[in-house]
Formats: sequence, structure tokens, C-alpha cells
Amino acid sequence: MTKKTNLSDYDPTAVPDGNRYTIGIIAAEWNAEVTDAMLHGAYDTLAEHGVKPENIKTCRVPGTFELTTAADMMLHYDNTVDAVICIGCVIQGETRHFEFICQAVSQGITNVALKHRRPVIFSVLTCDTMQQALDRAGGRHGNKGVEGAITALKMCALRNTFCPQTI
Ligand code: DLZ
Repeated sequence: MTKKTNLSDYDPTAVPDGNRYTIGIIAAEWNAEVTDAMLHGAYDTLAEHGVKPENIKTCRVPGTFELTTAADMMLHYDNTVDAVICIGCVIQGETRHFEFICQAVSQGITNVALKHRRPVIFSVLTCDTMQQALDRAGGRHGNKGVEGAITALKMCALRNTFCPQTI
């Protein structure tokens, strides 16, 4: 069903204002052509929705596998960060490496979010081919970095409704 769809289509009026939030973006260096485009998409979308440039904290990790550790470190050492967007791109190869990385990062990100009670967003592409990834990193199916930014803002606002004093 993704054939004709821009997966990043969204209603901008339904996105919470990001003025009060500080958001971390962590991007993997592997498949940098893809993750750079997602990082820019996430950054620009946060800025469009009111997050101040000084409140967008970006960093890089070697590969998608390292996203979990970096998100944990960021949330542990920086109490100002309200949410973290994890950006990665894993392409299926000839070995089972793909399965192990995907499994570890999806479970790892969930664990970090639960541990810190702050949103950690899974902006990780898990694709069979580079073309599938490019299609989802600013190509015909949108940009998963943009989706990650919107999800982060919605989850920050949700956290606020449960615990208004947190932000
Ligand atoms: C080793 C590896 C491989 C084969 N493929 C990818 C990939 O497609 N995408 C990605 O982000 N990282 C890959 N890596 C690197 C691992 O994520 C990790 O950096 C190394 O295994 C070191 O822990």
C-alpha cells in the first residue's frame, strides 16, 4: 500500500508547538546519504514547529546499533532533553547482521524510553534495498526524519498532559 503514498503527509495544525521543548537528534553514520537527509528533515520540522535552534541537540554515532547507548547517555547526562529522535538506516545484506541490528535497536530504544520515562523515537529505516531507503528519506514516500520530529512533539505534549510540571 505504500506504492503511491507519501508516508510523511500530516496536518500541521495538529502538531503541538515546540517552543518549550528541548529535543535530541542522534543519527547513525552508516548509510549517511540516507541518515543525513532524515536528520535535516527532522531538524527543519522541529524548527518549523517552534523548537528553538539552541534547543535542538544533534550528535552522530557510528551505526544504528549504537543509537540505543547514545540515547541512554543523552537522557542520563542531560536532564534538559525532553525527547530523543533516533535516526538510522539498516539495509538487508547477505548475512543475518540485519536481523540482529534491527532487533537490538527496536528493543533497545523501547527500553531506554521506559527507563527514562521520556519519548525516544524510532526513526530507523529497515529496508531491503538502498532505493527503498532513499524513497523514505526525502523521496517519493516522504521522510522518516520528518515523521520522527512530529512524533517527538506529540509525545512531549502527551507527557505534559500526564505530568504538567515536567516541562
Ligand atoms: C556492521 C553494520 C552493517 C553490516 N550494516 C549496517 C547497516 O546497514 N546500517 C547501520 O546503521 N549499521 C550497520 N552496521 C554497523 C552497526 O550498526 C554497528 O555500528 C557495528 O556493528 C558496531 O557495533
